[in-house]
Amino acid sequence: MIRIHGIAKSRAFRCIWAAEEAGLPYEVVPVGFGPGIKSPAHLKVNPNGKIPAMEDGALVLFESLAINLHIAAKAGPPLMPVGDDASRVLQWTLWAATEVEPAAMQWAYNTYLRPAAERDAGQAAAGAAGMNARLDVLEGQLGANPFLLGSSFTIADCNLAGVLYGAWSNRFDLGGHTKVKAWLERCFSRPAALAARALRDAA
Ligand SMILES: N[C@@H](CCC(=O)N[C@@H](CS)C(=O)NCC(=O)O)C(=O)O
Repeated sequence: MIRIHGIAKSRAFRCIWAAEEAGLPYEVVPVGFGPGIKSPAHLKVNPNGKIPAMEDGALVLFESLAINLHIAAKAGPPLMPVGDDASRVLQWTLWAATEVEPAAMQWAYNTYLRPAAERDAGQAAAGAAGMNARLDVLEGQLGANPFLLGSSFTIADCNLAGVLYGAWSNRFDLGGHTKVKAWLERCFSRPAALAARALRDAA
């Protein structure tokens, strides 16, 4: 049984969504932003003192997107494709983590995460500019395809859309990226995403 340590109102949301997409049995071990996140018990599954973490039998993992690659690999195709498409999944996952998430977090901290008095409008604008540069790339990639790799939803969609969830749900201006907007709406209205969103909204 997959055990996801975290809460849906954190990056654990992505892992819950992936587990729902995979159709694998899983449970959520509720570790939130209180002192439990730095407790010895939690540090055993995530020595960074962060959420999420995952246990699957003897395997213990941290890093939300690595957890998702593991979950998808267990499910196999179409969630985790084979051959060259498996390499494309890695490309989009690493791009999400290294190119998109830093810009998304810069925008998020300075628009809705930090208390209003601590927000910096210049930083928010820089984050938005960084996001828009990446969204230009994504807009071109999507072309006529419903999903990143073509006609099927894969873990690449889950990982990249998962990284963009905070921006999307906090109304980042997607007016100049209509294909990205439609793709995000397609991803987040899937039954598995709706199940994860319901958990997040209930928290
Ligand atoms: N790169 C990590 C980031 C994990 C992370 O920063 N998680 C946040 C919650 S979304 C956290 O635990 N913050 C608490 C802290 O940094 O003390 C991942 O994707 O799992």
